[in-house]
Amino acid sequence: MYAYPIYPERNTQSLDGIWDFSFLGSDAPKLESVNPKGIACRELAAVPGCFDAAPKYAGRRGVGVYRRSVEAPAGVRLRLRIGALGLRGRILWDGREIGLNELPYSLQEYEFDSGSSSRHELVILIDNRLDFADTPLFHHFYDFYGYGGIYRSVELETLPEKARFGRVRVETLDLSGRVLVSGTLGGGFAEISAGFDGAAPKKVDAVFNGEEFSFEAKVPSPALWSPDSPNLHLITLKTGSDTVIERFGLRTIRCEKGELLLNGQPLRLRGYNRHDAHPQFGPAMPDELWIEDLQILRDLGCNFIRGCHYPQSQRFLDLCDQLGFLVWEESLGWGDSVEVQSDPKFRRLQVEQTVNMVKASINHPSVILWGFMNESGDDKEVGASLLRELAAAVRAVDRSRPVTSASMHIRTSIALDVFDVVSFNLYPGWYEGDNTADPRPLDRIAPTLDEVLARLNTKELRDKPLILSEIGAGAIYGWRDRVAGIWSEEYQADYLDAVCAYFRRKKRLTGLALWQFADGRTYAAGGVLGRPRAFNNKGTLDEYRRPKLAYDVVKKHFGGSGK
Ligand code: ADA
Repeated sequence: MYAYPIYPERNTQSLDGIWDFSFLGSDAPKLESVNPKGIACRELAAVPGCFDAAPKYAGRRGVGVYRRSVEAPAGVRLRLRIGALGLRGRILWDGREIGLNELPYSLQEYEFDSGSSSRHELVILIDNRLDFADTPLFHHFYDFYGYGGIYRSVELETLPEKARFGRVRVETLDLSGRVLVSGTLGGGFAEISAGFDGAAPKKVDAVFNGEEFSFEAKVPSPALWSPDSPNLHLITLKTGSDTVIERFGLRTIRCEKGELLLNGQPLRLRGYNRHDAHPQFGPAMPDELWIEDLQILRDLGCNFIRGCHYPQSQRFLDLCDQLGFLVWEESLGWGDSVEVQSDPKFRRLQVEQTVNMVKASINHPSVILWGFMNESGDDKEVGASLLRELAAAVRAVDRSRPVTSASMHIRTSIALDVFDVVSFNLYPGWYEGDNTADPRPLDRIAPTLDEVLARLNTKELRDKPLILSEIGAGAIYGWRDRVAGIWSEEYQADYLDAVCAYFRRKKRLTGLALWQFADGRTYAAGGVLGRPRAFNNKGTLDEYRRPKLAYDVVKKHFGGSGK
């Protein structure tokens, strides 16, 4: 179950576990036309889980039917919470559609009436076929595998009849512990009381506009949140018969004179791009793997994770809050073409999923940057206009965190003014030229980065922090080579050595996110520099988290403690 928010007075049950399952294959009709009534589900599948990561249907595309029975009282209002699914889902409660989910990797909630009995049937239909009209957010060759399944936990909650809280946000106003508490209140206004860190809630003077309430408060014993001291606070709010407990951190994050300041102190971000990916589970990561990945990142000396390329699990962000990692969270998008970016449904869902992500993760102190549209067409007006729209939509919900997007057109982008932090992906000494014919491809790294930094040294951009948001080279685990040829662990180790040494020298760079943490399944593509094994092999660890030679090199630069 999710850690926060907690609604202690609601009856909440986890629906994770083994569900009945049936795979209808690739010829199944569109999800909207599937009638699950007569379909026998004689197989079993894990939730969370991906049917096409499991051996029987590995690599298959089509419709999967997940079904289970659920006990819930008759005549009550319920809320179903699905941490994430993909690529597309249709949800039915006692045969009645309660939701159509077109936002892969997004937390979604559905409210509905339980009906007249106490034993119910929940069906989730999942489609993993790549079809632009149906799944515009994940439709073609993205450089990570598009799995079918219920990626993250499922929960069912009985809602109180009268006044009930929606999400509550706690925003740090200053470092003395002053906070602004706001949220939505449904079902009629009742008095609100609040207490911090377990203290008994006391009545507060909240402003209420019919839908939202807000009030200012001071945390009685404030302790700031930072990577070195990841202190967390709790707030308990009560109204009528509903209570919510949210966890938050006191911290500020802002940009000033080319730097990123956490609680007023300049940051240097050392870290990795990390996918939720494992060959046996796809993106349905067991908790153990999250903890292990974070232990590895800590061992390497990282303080920063770019959660590429989709909204992160709330559970994972809870762990980052507790352990003191700094996270760039971004919505789903990957090198989408001008045609894709011109599509009205694509644009609408981009805004919807991005706002959804910001609202879901609003209280995580670990999240310090919002991102979207990885490697979009920011060199063309259609892409730039979408980036502007997304930045405005994010800022309308949250002005307390900077906004960025990883550009692959850093030399020709027409959208850098949109961002608070300028971020760019570059692969000098890898894609730029034919490495096999160049005796010294690594020598290109420093001059290429110098040239880009010089270009960004303009009046408009000088005051924006810069992040090198992707850079790296591929290595096949176990491929050792005395001449350090391409795809060898030696070449990758030398490459990351040069990149990290450059980053340590160049203080103008606020952050470095190496590409990438671990190898991940994708699709075979593109010649000598393509995707051998149909994996993106630029991980410092392989897909089973076995370290390559580069591991110790990065650890040396990032100051890994081994603790
Ligand atoms: C891109 C992209 C990554 C990955 C990487 C690579 O910049 O953002 O998802 O595909 O390049 O390995 O080339």
